[in-house]
Amino acid sequence: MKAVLIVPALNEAAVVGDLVRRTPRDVIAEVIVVDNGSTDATAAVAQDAGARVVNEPRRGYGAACFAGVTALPPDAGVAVFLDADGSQRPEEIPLVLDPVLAGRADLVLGGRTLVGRHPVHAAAGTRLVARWVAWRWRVPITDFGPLRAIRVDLLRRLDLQDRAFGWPVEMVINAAMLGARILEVPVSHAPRLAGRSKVSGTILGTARAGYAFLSTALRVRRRES
Ligand SMILES: Nc1nc2c(ncn2[C@@H]2O[C@H](COP(=O)(O)OP(=O)(O)OP(=O)(O)O)[C@@H](O)[C@H]2O)c(=O)[nH]1
Ligand SMILES: [Mg+2]
Repeated sequence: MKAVLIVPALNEAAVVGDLVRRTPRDVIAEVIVVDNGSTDATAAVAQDAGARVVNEPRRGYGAACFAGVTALPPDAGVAVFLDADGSQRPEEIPLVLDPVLAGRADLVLGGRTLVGRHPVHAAAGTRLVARWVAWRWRVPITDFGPLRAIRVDLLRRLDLQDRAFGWPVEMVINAAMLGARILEVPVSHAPRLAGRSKVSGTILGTARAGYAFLSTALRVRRRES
């Protein structure tokens, strides 16, 4: 099955080139970097490193990821997502990809060890929402890790609506509701390698993401009942 990597990127010129070059090309057939309206050289740097660059001027984490899905080649069997800031290691892509390729799972999430490596308020919020989703929809997750692999046929059936930070949460819940096999594997996590934090490093960013996580989960629950 052909695996394609999707990297949402907003002003990540300092790291995204290195990330694309480090991507294991024996398992990843194509790297799509979605430039989400960057004002720096993100697009040029990514292209020079060997990625296909897709432009999505509408801001939002989900909007960027969705544009990547729209740009997938028709023969892509698995989509892998990785943030552009270097917090997750491209070398660890096989950890989430292999169980999908082996037919053991439909969606594999890279669970992060956040303690000591992520601001306390952000880590606690993520854990809390993950715990509730795990309990409510019976999925074995502790985190909404940005490094993840999903079968493309499943992804297209999910009909994801969120275009902001609820996207990763909605993906898990909708997949669970369709009876998908969901797995979490541990991956490493580090502070972003360079560039400016837009989410967890700022109080406003964290509040926004926390609100998006929770409101998405509640919205899905309402739709379900
Ligand atoms: N915040 C934000 N990130 C976006 C957007 N579009 C794409 N991204 C990318 O999404 C990824 C996640 O954003 P980050 O700012 O790293 O968020 P975070 O991981 O919670 O926080 P830090 O790593 O502490 O900065 C990065 O690769 C961004 O470049 C957007 O509209 N907003
Ligand atoms: Mg980050």
